[in-house]
Amino acid sequence: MAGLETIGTLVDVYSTAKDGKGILQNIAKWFKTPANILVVGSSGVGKTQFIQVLRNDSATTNPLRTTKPEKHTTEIEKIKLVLTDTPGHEHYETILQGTIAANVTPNMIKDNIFWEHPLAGIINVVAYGYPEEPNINAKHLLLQGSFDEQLQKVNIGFLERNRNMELEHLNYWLPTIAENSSKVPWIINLINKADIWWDDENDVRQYYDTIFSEPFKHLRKDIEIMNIYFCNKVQPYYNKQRSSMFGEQEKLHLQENFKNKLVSLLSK
Ligand SMILES: Nc1nc2c(ncn2[C@@H]2O[C@H](COP(=O)(O)OP(=O)(O)OP(=O)(O)O)[C@@H](O)[C@H]2O)c(=O)[nH]1
Ligand SMILES: [Mg+2]
Repeated sequence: MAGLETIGTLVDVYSTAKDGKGILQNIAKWFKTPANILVVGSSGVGKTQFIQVLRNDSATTNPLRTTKPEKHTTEIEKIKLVLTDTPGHEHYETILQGTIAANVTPNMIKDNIFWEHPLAGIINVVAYGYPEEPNINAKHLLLQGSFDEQLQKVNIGFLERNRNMELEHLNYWLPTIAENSSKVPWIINLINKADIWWDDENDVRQYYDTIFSEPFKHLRKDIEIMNIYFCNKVQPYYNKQRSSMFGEQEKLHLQENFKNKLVSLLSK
């Protein structure tokens, strides 16, 4: 059966190539070891859902909180990917640190998982502080005053605190990467939940270009670090669509843009 599958895939590789060079490139990609990508970021930023989107799984259900590393395989333009989802909640800090260490030291057995491939890169998901669900205080506040007034109040301390958690989360993995920086070709800061912050794009860009970029300055200069906007799904926030300028089309556009960037990084 495995033989038939192999022939099937090779036929597929052949038929998607438009010219001779394309055929060779596709075959080369097919034989290459999978690109091992680590997906990190604080709890609720959308890591698990992001992996679902890349695997073309349904992004309509809300994933459960991740409590241990989980590997998922997929393919983008014939490039095989192994995406390792990690737990973002601080409760699982030790597990996350073990996963990071195992990935920068491949061929080591850790937690019964054999980490066989060197790291292709790291995707650090952030969401400008937007949480996985409104907290109790926020819900309570929304019972009084107009929606916008209350949302404003909620946003001040609440989003700032969540943004600080995104920054603190860097402490769990960035020092290990700094010590092993020759093993990490690139880091993408994937700025997710664009459907929520789209109207504040200038603030978002400035924040990730300045305050959030500080801790990355200690890394080797030739690690490529990119900030890329993303959206897993367009979803009302506190029962309200956040931006009239952002819909399904914009979401698909950001997803396409990200995939193109990833393919170009992995084809180097
Ligand atoms: N509005 C909006 N919500 C999103 C988006 N991506 C994810 N979410 C929601 O955010 C919540 C958390 O998503 P997860 O993928 O579970 O988050 P996680 O980073 O894996 O969290 P942990 O497993 O705790 O580390 C879910 O309810 C998602 O539906 C997005 O692009 N826009
Ligand atoms: Mg998760």
